[in-house]
Amino acid sequence: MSKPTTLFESYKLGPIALPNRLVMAPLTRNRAVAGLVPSPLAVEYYGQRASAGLLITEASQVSQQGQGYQDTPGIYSKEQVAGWRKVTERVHAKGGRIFIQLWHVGRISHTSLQPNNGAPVGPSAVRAKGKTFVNNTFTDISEPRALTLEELPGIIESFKRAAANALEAGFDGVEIHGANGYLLDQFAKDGANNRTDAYGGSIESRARLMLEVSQAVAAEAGADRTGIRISPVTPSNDISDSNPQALFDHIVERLNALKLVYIHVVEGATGGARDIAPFDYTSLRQRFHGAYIANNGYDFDLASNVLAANQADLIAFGKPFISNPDLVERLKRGAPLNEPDKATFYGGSAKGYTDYPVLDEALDAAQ
Ligand code: 8OZ
Repeated sequence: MSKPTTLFESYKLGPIALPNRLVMAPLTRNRAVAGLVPSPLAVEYYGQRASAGLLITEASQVSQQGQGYQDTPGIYSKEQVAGWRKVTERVHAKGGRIFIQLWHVGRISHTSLQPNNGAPVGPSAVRAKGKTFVNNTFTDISEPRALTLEELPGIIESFKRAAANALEAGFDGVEIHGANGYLLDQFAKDGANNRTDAYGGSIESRARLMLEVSQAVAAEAGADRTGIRISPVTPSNDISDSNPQALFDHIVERLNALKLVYIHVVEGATGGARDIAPFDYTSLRQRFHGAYIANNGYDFDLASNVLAANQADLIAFGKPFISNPDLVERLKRGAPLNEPDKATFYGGSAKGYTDYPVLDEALDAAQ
């Protein structure tokens, strides 16, 4: 390998020693089985990827109301906790570390997934343009209703219970999903939040729910085992904000005060252009004294450069981890990567999930 890199150096993430700086990003795979329990195949899938410095699971809804797509796993029932326990046991047996991503989709849902086929909930009755995948078809996102002020403690409580469940399932920590136009991002951004109460209007008020959830989850899991994912400028799920820099400078200052262990920042459009809108990520880096996980379109060179410039502590890789269970080893050796197959990203079974090959062992032996 030609280029010097610190990608394979250890890092102390709160109380947890990571053997390298590679994080497996949360990746929705829509393969949960009956009861929205993680599939037995998920045990294999996460276990295969245990050499990552840290694994973050696919987004997992904290309640039925928090679900927006078919076959995504939950972390609110006993059966789901038992299913996740098998995943954490396998990952730990393989020497890995794993956080679960706690998710509430807010308005990005469909009535057919909601309790009593009711309307999905959001900060305001503003419908997102777009589709969700339910009943094996892409379907328009439903018209949401605005959550009442009285319902918000219940939302916070659902995240707190999910964090308790995560610990019971053996996770090393939790990541709050504050990104990609889902509930907490909807409250934070003025493209989706028209409220006039304590949770709408000013930046402080719109940030309130994300920060209250963060505080409650950190109280349950420990701040040193609680991270959060944010995406200041992504247009995902029809989300927008008129002043993302001021909004996220404020949010990150407050997350720093809560002493969360990391912020996981999607730089640019999630899964797309890194330069979709101007944004100063170093401003977040300066405001937050815990770990900065950088994400979006990283490869070996960009990851190495960003680590060398001390612009991040850890780098999250998404698609490369789908197709390369041994991504750490491949990057270490400068070996070629398997290309991911988009057709098997969402739904299905072992194909495109647990069947990506590791480096040929015969080849290794010859080296
Ligand atoms: C892809 C498909 C469905 C959901 C996200 C949880 O963007 C997701 C997601 C990604 O954060």
